[in-house]
Amino acid sequence: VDLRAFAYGLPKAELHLHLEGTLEPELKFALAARNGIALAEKTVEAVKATYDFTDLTSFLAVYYPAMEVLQTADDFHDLAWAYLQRAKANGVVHVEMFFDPQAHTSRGVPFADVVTGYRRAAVRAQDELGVSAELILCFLRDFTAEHAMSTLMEALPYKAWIVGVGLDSDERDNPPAKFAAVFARAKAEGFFTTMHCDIDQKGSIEHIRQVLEEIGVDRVDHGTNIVEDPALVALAKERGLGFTTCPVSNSFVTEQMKSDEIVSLLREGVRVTVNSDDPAYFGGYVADNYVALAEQAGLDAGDLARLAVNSFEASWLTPARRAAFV
Ligand code: ES4
Ligand code: ZN
Repeated sequence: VDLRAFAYGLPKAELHLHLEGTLEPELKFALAARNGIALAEKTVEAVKATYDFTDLTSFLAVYYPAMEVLQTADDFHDLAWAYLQRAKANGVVHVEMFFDPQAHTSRGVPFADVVTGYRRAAVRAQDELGVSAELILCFLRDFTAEHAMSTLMEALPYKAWIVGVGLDSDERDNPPAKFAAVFARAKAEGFFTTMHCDIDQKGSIEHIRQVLEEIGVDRVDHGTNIVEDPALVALAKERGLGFTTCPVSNSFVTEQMKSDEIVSLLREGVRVTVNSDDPAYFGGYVADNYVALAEQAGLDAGDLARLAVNSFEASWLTPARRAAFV
């Protein structure tokens, strides 16, 4: 079989996707024009030339300023709608999409505009593309726990539109435990929970331990360094805990795909999944991530099918809705 065609055609769920990370330069220009914003870079090529990341810090320094073009509910709708059409072309039938409200409310955009714009695109995806789409509210971990808590309170009226909460942005010196109270409250409110655990240094295993043993998350984003601790791997396997890995993103942010770790978890029977993270910045949507991992690690069609099955099993679909996919 042509593995690339197989990877694209494989029905899959995407579970680790930042909507703000789907802002392609072409849409950035269109939104800037619509909102009367002058951009420093004048061409798509010039924008892409700034995508010269070597680590998370250099990525985030490009990522957050780009969001200035997102101003109105229509802008958020258009961003998510463009992504959802690409997702469909990548075989995605269900997606749980992160959004970063604090990156917008902190520059004066109302929470309501962000969430209603995104929600409108999610509903439209079901109606027009047959793609099921849910939202995950991500807290910025380099902001205070108090700011996260007040953002959670702002989200409560929109609970029906938000399936879970996550934690992203700069992980250094911002451990999971900093947000223990916020996540306890989110769980009490009925949200599913996940957290990014990705720092590539001594200490990441401690963050993974915290999310498994102290926070009690329903999923872990990245988290591939868990392979350093076989007892934690055994615990994750026993719990059926999902891991949302992002090979192409890893190759930018950590300079390697972490394919050895991903494949080791796959072979051990841990519920590992493959996702795109910030596809507009890292240059690969989800099927491209399946292909990149397969090429790097020598995976076959059966392995890719297992990854796709894992993506539904690790999703937050209700059992009845999940049964429609696997
Ligand atoms: C992110 Cl690659 C990455 N890491 C942490 N936070 C993020 N938000 C968007 N992309
Ligand atoms: Zn991420």
